[in-house]
Amino acid sequence: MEFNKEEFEKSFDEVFEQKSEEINSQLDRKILITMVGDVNCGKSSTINKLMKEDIVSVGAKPGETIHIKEIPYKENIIFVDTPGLDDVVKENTEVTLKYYKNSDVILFFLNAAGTVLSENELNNLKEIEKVSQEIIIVLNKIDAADDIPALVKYIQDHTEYKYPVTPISSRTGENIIMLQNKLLDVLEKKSKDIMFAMNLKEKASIANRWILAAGVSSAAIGASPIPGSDFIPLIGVQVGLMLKLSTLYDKPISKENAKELLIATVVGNAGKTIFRQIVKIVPGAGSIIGASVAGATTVALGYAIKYMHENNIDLQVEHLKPIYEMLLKKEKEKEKQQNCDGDDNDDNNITSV
Ligand SMILES: Nc1nc2c(ncn2[C@@H]2O[C@H](COP(=O)(O)OP(=O)(O)O)[C@@H](O)[C@H]2O)c(=O)[nH]1
Ligand SMILES: [Mg+2]
Repeated sequence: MEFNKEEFEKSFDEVFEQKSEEINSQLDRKILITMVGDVNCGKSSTINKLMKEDIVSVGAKPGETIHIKEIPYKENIIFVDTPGLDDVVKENTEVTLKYYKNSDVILFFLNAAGTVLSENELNNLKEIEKVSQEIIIVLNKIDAADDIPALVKYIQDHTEYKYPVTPISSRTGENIIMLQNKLLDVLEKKSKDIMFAMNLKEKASIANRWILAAGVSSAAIGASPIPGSDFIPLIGVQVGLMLKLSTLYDKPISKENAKELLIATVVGNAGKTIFRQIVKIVPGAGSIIGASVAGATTVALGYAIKYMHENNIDLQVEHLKPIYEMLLKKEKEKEKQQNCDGDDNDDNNITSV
């Protein structure tokens, strides 16, 4: 199958419009993140650490313990500070439950330096899980406690491993990225992760996550046994990644710019062979070549764009191309290394049999 430029451009335009729309529709949504936990367990500190901004005041204020408080952040993110259910004056219980129900994610705080998962806390959790399962258990203040793995295990055992448990310290910042990732996991299922990610200051780890996920998708597409079936989906993944990274770093990319970049990298020069491999001219071997090449090109493209955004370099072909090519070479070497390692293992297996 020959690479057809017109066909590429037509597919590209369609995919670009579709992915842009998907992302734009995400940006209009509202995110509700509800925090629950005893006074002083570090809810406010955690939000400040996560967003790298002093959004909430730390330390209890009179009245805070019995009232639900909405803390709006930018236009579309609302953090909700709630006391535990049994601390709520009776008539507020309904209101509190409604918040839990409408939340995109509930951060259930435990204090590692106190009684972890007291009867009170366990009862609270049981009430909450009746209305929502989108719960992340946040074990805070790990800097002030010993044997954290044992505490985590204790929590998991008593909650039947239903929810992710993230041990953090909102004082030292330890594992805040883990919490960030867990939050993004939940929000991704609801197509709300991009807008949240945009508002986070720690962008590099988010970019890596998206790049690697797109690489895996591309490899899966490349491994498809149907010749030619991977062309458009692969463009879809790569364009989607470009748009997401540009949104993350708040550096909008035009359709023409994105197209030009894709032609100069994945499709152009090297691309001729790549697309030939991807459409699987070689039966049998085609699937393997297709998978690794498709994955490597996407990952290299993603890292190249990330690098440019982080260093404030304009996304111009002449700047992107050398970075892309260097990264692609690296990806391919990594791939080769992995394949060699795999062979070694096979040999070992054979000898051991
Ligand atoms: N040692 C330690 N102290 C913390 C940590 N997080 C918060 N604190 C302290 O705990 C107190 C209560 O924190 P705050 O965020 O206001 O808790 P909230 O009532 O749940 O919102 C403050 O004195 C914080 O400095 C932590 O990770 N480690
Ligand atoms: Mg607070």
